[in-house]
Amino acid sequence: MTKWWQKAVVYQVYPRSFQDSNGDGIGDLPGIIQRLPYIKKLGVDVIWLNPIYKTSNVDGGYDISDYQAINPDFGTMTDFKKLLAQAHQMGLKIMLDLVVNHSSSEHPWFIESRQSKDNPHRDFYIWRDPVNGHEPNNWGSFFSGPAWTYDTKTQQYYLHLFAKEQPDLNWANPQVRQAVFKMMNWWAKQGIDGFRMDVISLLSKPDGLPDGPQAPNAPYGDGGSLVANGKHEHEYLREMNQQVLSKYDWITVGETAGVTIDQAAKYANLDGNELNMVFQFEHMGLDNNRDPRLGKWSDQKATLTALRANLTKWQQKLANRAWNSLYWNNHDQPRVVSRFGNDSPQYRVLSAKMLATMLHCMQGTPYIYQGEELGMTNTHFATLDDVVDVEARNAYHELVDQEKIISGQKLLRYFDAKSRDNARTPMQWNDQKNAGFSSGKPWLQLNANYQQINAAAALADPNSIFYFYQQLIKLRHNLAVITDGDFQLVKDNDQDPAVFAYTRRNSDQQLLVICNFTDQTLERDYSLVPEAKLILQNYQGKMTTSLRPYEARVYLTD
Ligand code: ISL
Ligand code: CA
Repeated sequence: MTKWWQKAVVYQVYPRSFQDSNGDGIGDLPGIIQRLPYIKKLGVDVIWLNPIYKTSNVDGGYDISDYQAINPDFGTMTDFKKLLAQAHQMGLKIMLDLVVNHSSSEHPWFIESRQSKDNPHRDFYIWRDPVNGHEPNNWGSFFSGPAWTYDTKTQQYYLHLFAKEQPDLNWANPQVRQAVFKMMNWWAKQGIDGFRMDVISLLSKPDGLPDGPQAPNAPYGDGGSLVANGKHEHEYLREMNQQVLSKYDWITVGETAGVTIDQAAKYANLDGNELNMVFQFEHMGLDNNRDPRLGKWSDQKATLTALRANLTKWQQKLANRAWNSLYWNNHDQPRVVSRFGNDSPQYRVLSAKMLATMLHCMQGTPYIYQGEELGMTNTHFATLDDVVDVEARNAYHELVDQEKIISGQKLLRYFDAKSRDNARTPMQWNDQKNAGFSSGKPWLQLNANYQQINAAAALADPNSIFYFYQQLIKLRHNLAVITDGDFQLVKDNDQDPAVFAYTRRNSDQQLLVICNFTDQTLERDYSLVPEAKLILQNYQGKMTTSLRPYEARVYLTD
């Protein structure tokens, strides 16, 4: 039986960058309330809010110092309750971000923990003695530098897979798990509709914390690959499911870096004893640098052949076992139209619609990141001063200043392609001052193109990307085959370097989806049956037999 969240579409809001209501340059909860009609108009079912909790804001709110308090930059608990009530009234659900692999170093648990080795909160975190005067193992942090920081007070190191202000919680300690579950049940009482779970695949650390594999000339080893999907991971999630999730009709999605198909089939198994679905990252790594020391930092383009092979694998291998989530974008990823499409004025709109078509006709729950429905593009970082994000700034420090692996100019060009700030530039509402985001100076520089690309322009243009997404969402709500149909590539399409063509089929309907990923006009013959109706296309006017640049078509046979 189809679950409600299998037919739902989620809209992701990054509160800091969505809408400022009081002129301090920071988006906030009253701002989101103002914009609920806009989100409703798009037609989505659920809003996922990035962290809204009290934070030192070292990592965009992913360093939480109080899980049950609202970040004062964003408003108050009263504002949150108002947002929740108004959203519910409009038929929109609200999903919050759950960040419990780590807390902020300013969380009272950590402040206690670092006081003494016998503090009752000591084992809430992961402390180890130095080994030969050094870190306990070779792990590097995901945000550069070592994954360990020495604390002089108790002369031990604590583990942080992310920034040093984000100490990892010790999930092996049952008290930690109980505290987290209690907090989750408290949010349930407030009436929320689910959680997106941050790096949830990293909870269970390997016994003995052994060194990770280390690339030649790399400063640190890779602990992430040892930590991901650890020994007790599923035990912890099943416990969470029993104590919290099973009690509510929620939507839950685990952010699971390093997840394989077989692992995903456990996290998101259809029995429902863990999570509803996961975010997998394989298609987000296809344009990584060939030099492992540079990782994501590159201006490589993924080939269509690699992208298609990957997405096809996830469609087919998870079918009838677990549930996919579908996304091109989030607050950690560059803008899809710049990354997999073509953001030139000539092709931006066409290619954004094509990419949307390809993703939204697949099986899974689609996620739309704010501004994606406008075709917002990557931005430009002229100097390091323009870069705010901790991941990019730390990478610059390590790769340019310390290790001298790459020049500053070159890395800035890679930031243009991949920095997380690309996703975080303020939402472009109109062509007025600060794009209608704020009456004050925005916390992060606007993208220079807001006068052309903005919501007001999109809403005034019946052929805009916005209305195209609206149509795709309606299609999903109305056509069962998008939720329950099987997925097949069109014959020989796996070899096609330029076109992605697939079918979705259930017992009474068939969809044929054809997407040209290039700026060329192409000849293809998909032997359409005469009954096939063209139900969606991204060009207006007369059909041609050839496929035009970035053309997308959806045919239905029933
Ligand atoms: O951003 C990434 C790639 O550039 C990822 O490696 C990312 O750090 C990883 O997917 C985990 O992301 C999540 O946890 C981080 C936080 O910074 C991200 O914003 C969040 O989505 C630590 O909490
Ligand atoms: Ca504000």
